This record gives sequence, structure tokens and C-alpha cells, in this order.
Amino acid sequence: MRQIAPQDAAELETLETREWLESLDYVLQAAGPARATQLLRALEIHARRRGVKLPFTANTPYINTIAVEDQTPVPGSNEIERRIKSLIRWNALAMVVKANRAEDGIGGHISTYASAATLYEVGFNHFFRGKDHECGGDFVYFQGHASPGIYARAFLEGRLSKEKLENFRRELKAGGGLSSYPHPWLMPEFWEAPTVSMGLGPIMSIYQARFNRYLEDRGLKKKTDQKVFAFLGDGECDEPETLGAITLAAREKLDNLVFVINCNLQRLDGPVRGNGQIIQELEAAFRGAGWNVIKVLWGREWDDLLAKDNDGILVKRMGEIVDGQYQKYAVMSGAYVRQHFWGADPRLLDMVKHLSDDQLQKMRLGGHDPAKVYHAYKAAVEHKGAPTVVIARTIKGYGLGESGEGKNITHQQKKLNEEELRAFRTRFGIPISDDELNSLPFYRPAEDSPEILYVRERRKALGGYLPERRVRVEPLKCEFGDLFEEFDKGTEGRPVSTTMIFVRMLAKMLRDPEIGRLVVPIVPDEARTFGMESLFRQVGIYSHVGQLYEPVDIDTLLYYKEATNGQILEEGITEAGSMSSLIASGTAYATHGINTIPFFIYYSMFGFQRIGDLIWAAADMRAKGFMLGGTAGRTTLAGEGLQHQDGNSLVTALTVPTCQSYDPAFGYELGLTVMNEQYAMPAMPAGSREGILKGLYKVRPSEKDKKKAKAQAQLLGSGAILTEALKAQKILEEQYDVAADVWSVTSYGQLYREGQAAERWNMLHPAETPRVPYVTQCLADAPGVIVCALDYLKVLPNAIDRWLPRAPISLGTDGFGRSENRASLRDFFEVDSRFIVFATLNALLRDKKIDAKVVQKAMKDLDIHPEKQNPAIS
Ligand SMILES: Cc1ncc(C[n+]2csc(CCOP(=O)(O)OP(=O)(O)O)c2C)c(N)n1
Ligand SMILES: [Mg+2]
Repeated sequence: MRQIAPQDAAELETLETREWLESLDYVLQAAGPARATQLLRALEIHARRRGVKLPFTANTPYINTIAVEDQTPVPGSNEIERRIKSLIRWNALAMVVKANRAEDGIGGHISTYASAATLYEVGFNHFFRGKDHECGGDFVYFQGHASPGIYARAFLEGRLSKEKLENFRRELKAGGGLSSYPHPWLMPEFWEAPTVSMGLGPIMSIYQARFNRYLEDRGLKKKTDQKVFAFLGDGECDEPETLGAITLAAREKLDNLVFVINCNLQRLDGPVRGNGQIIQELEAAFRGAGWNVIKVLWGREWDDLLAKDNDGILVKRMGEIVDGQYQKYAVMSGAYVRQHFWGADPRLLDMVKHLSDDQLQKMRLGGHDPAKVYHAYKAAVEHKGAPTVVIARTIKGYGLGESGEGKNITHQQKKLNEEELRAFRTRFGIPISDDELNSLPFYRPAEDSPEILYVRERRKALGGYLPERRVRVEPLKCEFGDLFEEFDKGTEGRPVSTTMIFVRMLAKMLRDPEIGRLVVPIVPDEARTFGMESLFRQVGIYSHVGQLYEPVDIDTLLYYKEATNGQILEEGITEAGSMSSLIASGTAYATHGINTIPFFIYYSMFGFQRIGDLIWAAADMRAKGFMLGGTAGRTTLAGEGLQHQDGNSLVTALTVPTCQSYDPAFGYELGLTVMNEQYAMPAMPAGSREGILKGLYKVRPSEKDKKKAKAQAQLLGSGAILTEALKAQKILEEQYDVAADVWSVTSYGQLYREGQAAERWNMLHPAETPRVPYVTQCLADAPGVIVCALDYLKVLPNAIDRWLPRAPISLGTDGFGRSENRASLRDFFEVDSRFIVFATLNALLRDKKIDAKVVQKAMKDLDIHPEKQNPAIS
């Protein structure tokens, strides 16, 4: 047989390819894209059957998702919008440069907003709806480091004064300033969501979108097309929180959610993926998770070239360049780009021979082209059935030219010299003269200028300015009648755990006609651990689609009931997601004007320890709600060992200024943590309510006559260790003739804060009668030695010891836990009744109230070994 010459083979292949493509074109023309998809799918199945191994890819080519043919005219005035954007660019830059001239090292970022300006401005002019809109307003999570641009826009809108801008990052100056990043705590009428801790914005936005649905499905809010937009950085996508919940968004079909990823290919130190392509990586991840992905990579200048790219060589070339190289093209001349990008193939060079080097260099990327961005957003908000991510390519530090555009140092660029300022001013046509330039004036055109009129008109049409935080409802009144009365009475000897009591309280609250429907129980796959499964049936587990299956336990009383109007947010194993739900619910008083009351119950150790930064964000956001660390206490949770036993959270909780933390021992004390140890719950001693809230009250005074006893002591117990203190009280009385009072410390944190406040007041009011800390008031006249015992770190009692009449001995659980039973753990950590007795005797010896021999004998009797290993370091 005659061999086909290689060039003939190549020609044949080219011909064959063309025929196939022409056939497809014909189908497209005659029957449209749906039919083309059908055919391609059939072809794929056929090929697979014939053993063709198609390589897997979740990617589409490295081009825009929206075809030029699908673009419609963009409303509004492109020219005025460009001028507005330029002014915002200038003011944002001036704000940061000015701040750093006035105060070296005050910081701020120019390059993030410079890259994202078009992404935001298209949103502000056409998409984001304010609070007066009938939908209630969209939620926008701004990239934290882009805040200068958001402030600069608010300045044009007339919402922020020049003085405020001048005091960027100087909130403490007279007249106030602007916080570095979005902090609702610091600017409660402006910012809604803190985003600067990378990854938190994205995960919070997903749960916010889901919570909005939840409120609608439960009839607490009317159904609207309200959206949640989250802007994030490409570098930020490496945080596990960023992508960690994207499957939830797709599963829940959150088409009210739009992510916009600003892919400037850079993070702080350098390229996000120098040797790869972050855009393709993200596309695959989001498509794989079920999102609608819209890539906006190339500006309109590329349209003609791509239209002529019949053989796909340009698309292929675009897809083979790694990000580090793309970054290089951004900083190099047109000649360099011609040689290195287009020069790879003579046919490519031919395509651009009509363009000058300058034109080549100025070909915009998609994220800098308002029309491309507009179409992406339009498609995103119109998409049904899935969340959308807009992946937009930009240049970091866009417009900064020599002073930072696309450079690795650009993230931290905060100073520009006069020449650089002039270049920026000229490039964006800012009407500021050379003479004025160096004083960096903010520029705001006259009130009746086309720019200001346009800004105002657009925002009015879209329902008002944003960001705006607006509290729309009065706080709930704490009038619960006799709802909690039964818990004050105790259990009449019946042993129960505080966790069981909490579940009962929750069940009661859920049934309450006033607050019942506002309660939002949130649980990360631990409902059975805490005995909450009865609630599944009682109020249902929320699912947008209801229950599409017959649950395996349908014939039991407590079956696993999912329902569209279900009330429980059963989040699965995600504390970060659950906390995001708590935040969404705990801020609904502001975001929706609905006072929902979240109760997030979780495995204590996986709360403050694992998701502390989200808790911090919740505080910044002024979230209100209850967190309950179940199975709390280092020695109370038997068997689980080092990873699970929590002796830490109350210490960490103290670091969160708005968090009031409690370590309740009894049903009537319930607060932050709850335990699984069961014991009889006593009735609330009369008059102790105030002390419980403040952190300290006397539970059981000594039954002995103090004057007749050999010595006196005050035992301070907390949580489950309070029962050990009560046991120790008895032993001390019966065996050592020591009269001991027992106190319950429900919150060292509250005692500490109150003491600090008193001390501070005294310092600032030297001539007035000093205030006495509450803990001192309680214990000043209490006789005898003081011993504190708790299931948390000793640092908690030590934090208040200077307000005690005498230095205490603290017994706590510093160190790693063990898989053991309760008794062994309490022996190991030296917090059981024996050690409380022993510590008391030691303190009495120190005070010369008893003889050393008594202590030595006690040591034997109590079976305490002097060379016992130190739990704090073993
Ligand atoms: C959790 C966390 N880690 C680190 C930082 C510090 N940081 C601030 S911005 C930044 C780089 C951001 O890069 P990218 O997400 O790509 O945003 P860009 O500025 O490029 O748009 C880093 C590391 C932070 N803010 N939060
Ligand atoms: Mg980036």
C-alpha cells in the first residue's frame, strides 16, 4: 500500500477538521446551541463506547464565557461612568498617599482597588440595590483591602466629608476618621460585613444567602430577588474557608448569590500561581461544585482578533501562558509582548501586524472593560438554579504605571513621588493642576456637575447608597414571664446534666408563642450528642426542597424530618459554616429587621479553639446570639481525650470584648457552656439571680459554727467542679473541723471585666471614693483561706486574685487531656474534692492555722503522691 506523504496527511487532517467544524456551524445555524450540545454529548458517548479515552477537564478555553453575539447594549453613559471611576481612583489613591505622608507607616492599600475599580463601579451604577429598594437591598461583601475605593465613592456621593477622608486610618482624631477596613463595630452605620480576614467574607456570604432563603421559606420574610454579592481576591481563594462551603451553595441552588473573584494573578508577595493558571484552577473547582462560572478575561479590543481566530491558534496560545508570564506581559512594552506572546507563531504575528506596539500594550483585560463586566453581572443575576461566580482578570495596581502596575511590590505601595502622581493624574484626566498636585487634594466636582448628578440618579434608581448598615428593628424585650421558672426550682434530686436542661429550655422557647418562631437552633452534626434529636421531629430540619425521601426511621417517634419550613439549621460537620449561620441570624435585626435568636450548640473544643476568627468577626458585626459549648470542661467529658476536652474556651472567650462567657454548674445558671455530667439540680437560692449574672454568688454556707471551728475557708467552684467543692466542704467540716463556705463562680470573665472597670474608674477619679470591685464586695469579709477550683485554666482565677482579700490557691486543668474516666481525670489534673481539701489544708498551714503534721497525714489519707506527674506539662 502506498504511504501517504506526511504533508498530505497534515493537509487531510486540516481538511477533516474543517469539515467537522463546518458541520457544527451548520447545526448551530439551523437548530441552535441546544441541538449542538446534544450532538456533542452523543458524540462523546459514542467515542467512549468505542474506547476513546477522553481526557477529563472541568475547564473551558481561556476566553470569555459570554460570546460577543450575546452582548446587548449597555445602558447609561459609558463616558460619565469612566470619569466618575477616574475620580474615585484618584481620591482613593490620594487618601492612602496622604495618610502615609502625614503618618509614616499608617498603611493602606492602593493597588487592590486600582485593579477592582471597574468591577465595583459597574455594580454601583447598575446592579447593587440599596436598602430602600423593594427587595430590601442587596448584601455586598467588599474586599477588605479595597476600602479606600469604597470610601472615595461615598465621598463623591456626599456621604463622607473631606475631613473623614483625611483621617483615613485615624479614627481617634477629632471629628473621627475612617477605619482601615470594613468594621461594623467602628462604623456601625456604614459597613455591614467585616471581610479583611481572608476567607471569612466568602464563607459568611454563602451562609448569608442561605439564611435569606431560610427566612423566606419559613415565612419570616417575603420572597424577593435580593442578592448577595461577595468580592474576593484570587490569593484569598487559598484560604480553606473561601472554597470550603461552595458545594453547599450549589446544593442549595443559591441563585441569590454571586461571587466576583478579582483575578489580578497576584497576592501580597508575588504571583498567586506563577507556574500555573489560577483562573483555570478556580473555574474547575467551581464548575465541579456545580456553580455557574462566567469568565471575563479579555476586553473588547480582543473581540476582532478572536473572531478571526478560525484555527484556534490564538485561543490555544492564550491557554498555554502561565500566570507569572502573563504578569510579565502586563509590565512590559508592546514590543516585548509582540515578540514573546504573538511571536510564538507567524500566523499570530500576522493577526496583529496592523496594531502598533502601543496599541498592543493597551489591549484591555476583561475586568477593566465595563461592558464585559456588565454582561457578566447581568448573566449572573439572571441565572436560575445555581450560584454564579464571575472570574474577572485584572491587573494589580492598574493605572499606577511605573510606580507599581503589575509589580510584585505593588500590594504595599503607599507612596508616590510627584512625577508618578502627575502620570496618574494625566492618565485618568483628573482636573488638578501641576501646582496643586503635590498637596494631593481630594477632588469632588460641583453638586450640579454631570458626574455628581449621574451618581445620585443611579443610586436613587437602585434604592439608595451602599454600603449602609441600618438597624431596622427595636431589640426584643426580655420579658419571658414564667418561661424559665421551672429551671429555678431544681430537679428534686433527679440527676440531669446542664446540657439536658438546655435542650429542655430550647424546646420550651421553640414552643413559646412570642419568641418561638424567632429561635434558630444551629448544630454541626452533634444534635444526638446533646440529646436534641427530639427537636428534629418537633420543629423539623430546614431544607429548601423539603424531604425527597422516606426517612429510614419514619416509624419512630423522633424521625429525621426535613422540611421546607424546618427550623433547625443542621449544618453537617462544619463549625465554620455553623458560626456563619449564627452570624447571619444574629445580625438579622440589622440586615432584615428581624430579631432572630440563634443558639449554636457545638462540641466545646471545636468552638473558640477552631473558629475563633469567625467569632471575632461576629463581634465586629455586632451579632447577637448564644453559643453553647457542649461537653465542656477538661475533666467532665470522660473518655474522649486530648483533642476533645476543653479547658480553654473560657480563656479565649475573654478575649472577645462583646462575649459574656459563663461556666454554669446548675440548671438555673445556664449560659455559655454546658456539660454532660449528670447530677441533681438544686433550686436557685433566694436572691442569687444578680450574683449569677455578675459571676459569683454563695451556694452553700458552712453548716458549722464558724467561731467554734478550728479554721475557716472559702471554696470557689465552677461548672462541674462545683460539685467537687461541695464534696470537699463536707470532708473539711467532718474530718478537719474547718468551716467552709462554697461559692459558685459562674463567670471569672465577668468578674475580671467588672474589676478592671472599677480599677480604671478609680485611676481616672483619684479624688473620689474608690469603687469596690464586685468580687471584693462579696469576699472582703469572708473569713479564712480561699481555694478556687475549675475545669479550665488556672489563669482565670489568677486574673481576679488581686481583688480577693487573700491570695487564693488555684486548681485548674492546664495541660493536655487524657482518654479517661472522670474520677481519674480529676485526680490527674488535681481538681477533685481530695485536692480541694488538700489545697485548703495547705493554705491553712501557710497561715499557721494548722500543723504540718495534719497536712502530711491528710496527704496519706487522701492518697496524694508528692512525685505525681505534673499535668500541665505531661
Ligand atoms: C487571614 C489573613 N491572612 C493574611 C492576611 C494579610 N493579607 C492581606 S491582603 C493579602 C493579599 C491579598 O491577595 P488577594 O486575595 O489576591 O487580593 P488582591 O489584593 O490581590 O486583590 C494578604 C496576605 C489577611 N488579611 N488575612
Ligand atoms: Mg490578587
